[in-house]
Amino acid sequence: MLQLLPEVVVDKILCPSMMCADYGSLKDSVMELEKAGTDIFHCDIMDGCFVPNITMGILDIKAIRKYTNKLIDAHLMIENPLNKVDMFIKAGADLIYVHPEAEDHTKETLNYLKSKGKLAGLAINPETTVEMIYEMLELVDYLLVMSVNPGFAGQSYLEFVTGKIKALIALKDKFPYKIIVDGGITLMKIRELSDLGVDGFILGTSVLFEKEKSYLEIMKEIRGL
Ligand code: S6P
Ligand code: MG
Repeated sequence: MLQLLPEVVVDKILCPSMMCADYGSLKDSVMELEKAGTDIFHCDIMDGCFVPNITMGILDIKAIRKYTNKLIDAHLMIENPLNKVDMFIKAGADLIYVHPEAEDHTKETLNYLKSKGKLAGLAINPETTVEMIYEMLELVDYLLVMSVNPGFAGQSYLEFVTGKIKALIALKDKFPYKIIVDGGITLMKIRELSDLGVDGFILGTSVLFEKEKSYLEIMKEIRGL
């Protein structure tokens, strides 16, 4: 069993990707997802520079914060995040992921997040290797391993990332981070990666949204795997 916060213990950390939700009824979606067993609401923030897309922002995090007390993460796919993280903290994010590919001194940003009492997240692109981030790992609470090139939902899982995931799992004895995988996550992938030791998953169009079954049915099925 994994410990998310001192009082919350779950078998898999489930994080619906809110950019895939129905924005016409955001409040209902948040409440339904919370009832279905969401652990962390995953918010993709893009600047159109670090990635070729623009999605959610500060106002979306504020809106989601109004309707849930669960953890909210901000996956910052933006250049030079250090001078912008305060905005996301103020909006209500509990966990902030920054990309080492987007700034020169990521340890400084991770330290800053910790100094603010927030969970420090590191998100890494598919081609970023363990060696490239090794020096940062001691500061990481949550490690978000991208299994698609960041920017868009609806892409397929890149198989070559699994080797790196195994290497990062092997390092968990040394570093106490949780590993979350983001991109193209299907039921089959959840089973395979959970068996390897992955702690949690970003649930997007591949498994949770735009399906005939309800969020509750799908998330129950995932927990039962
Ligand atoms: C992609 C973003 C992701 C997507 C998620 C969508 O840049 O970071 O969080 O929202 O991967 O999931 P799916 O199942 O549509 O790939
Ligand atoms: Mg994401």
